[in-house]
Amino acid sequence: MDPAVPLPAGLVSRLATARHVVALTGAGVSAESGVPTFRDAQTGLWARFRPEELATPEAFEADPAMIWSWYEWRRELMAAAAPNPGHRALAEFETLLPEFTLITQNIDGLHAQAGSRRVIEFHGNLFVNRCLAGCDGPVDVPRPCPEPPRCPRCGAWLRPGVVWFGEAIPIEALQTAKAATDRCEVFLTIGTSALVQPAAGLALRAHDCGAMVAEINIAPTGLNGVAQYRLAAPSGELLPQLLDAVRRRRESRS
Ligand code: BV8
Repeated sequence: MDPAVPLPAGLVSRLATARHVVALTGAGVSAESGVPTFRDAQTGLWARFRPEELATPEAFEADPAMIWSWYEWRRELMAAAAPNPGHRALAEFETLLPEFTLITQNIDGLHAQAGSRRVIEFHGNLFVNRCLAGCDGPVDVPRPCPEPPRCPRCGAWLRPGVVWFGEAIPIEALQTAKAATDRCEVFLTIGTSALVQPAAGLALRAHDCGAMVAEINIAPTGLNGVAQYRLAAPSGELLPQLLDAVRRRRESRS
């Protein structure tokens, strides 16, 4: 199949010789799995809300049942989705390259389902629930669960194990992501609008540490000044082609 877009020789050869590569993914990587992106217009009864209004501790505190229902709707959408060729290509990069760190903003668990083992879930995971009052450890919740459940230990509400706006990124995820970003030779930013901080700042951090930054996105983002290469194609088409080109280049060197 012809490449979705021409693959820059400079990017392919750099990836073929790199010891450590980082990939940051956003909702665009799951779009071809049928999961609406974070800023796609919401549908149905959620159409009149912006996600940023709902994904906050204040919104949950004000109306736990409504916010739980929003996440329950998204959980069912994500549970029905399967990894696409883009997820699978990223899992294969992990075995092909000496060191490959995947940082995802997505909460759908599709990278792990595709076989990625080293995944930093920067914004948490929608299939993990925990006690709002801070009891230790995740709490299993049967699916579907239309009503907001209570913590079996203390009776407080359970909440989705995701990072809401205004909440800190879990310290281990943040530190591991920053350390990988500081030492990588190539930083791929894939399927993200690069609007949410501190995730969006990682590409600039990599650039300032001397890494080659390449962006894969169907639309332009604010990263244009940082990315040396911009590949305007769907990640589900482009990533398998990039993987194949890098694999062939590595084999021709050995
Ligand atoms: C925090 C989980 C502080 C919940 C999410 C500066 C510094 C620090 C913070 C801030 C700052 N400025 C503003 C802030 C506050 C805020 C923020 O960034 N606000 C934004 C709106 C301006 N940040 C925070 O609150 C963060 N916390 O800073 O805490 C702190 C510190 C110490 C102590 C206390 C507090 C927490 C942010 C995390 C929020 N949680 N998700 C949930 O999902 O409900 S963020 C949410 O946005 C999702 O995780 C999503 O992944 C993420 C980013 O969106 P994208 O993934 O990029 O998705 P989007 O739809 O936007 O774009 C999709 C892209 O894909 C598009 O570009 C499209 O063109 C492309 N695409 C589509 N199809 C394809 C494709 N590309 C390729 N192929 C395709 N097929």
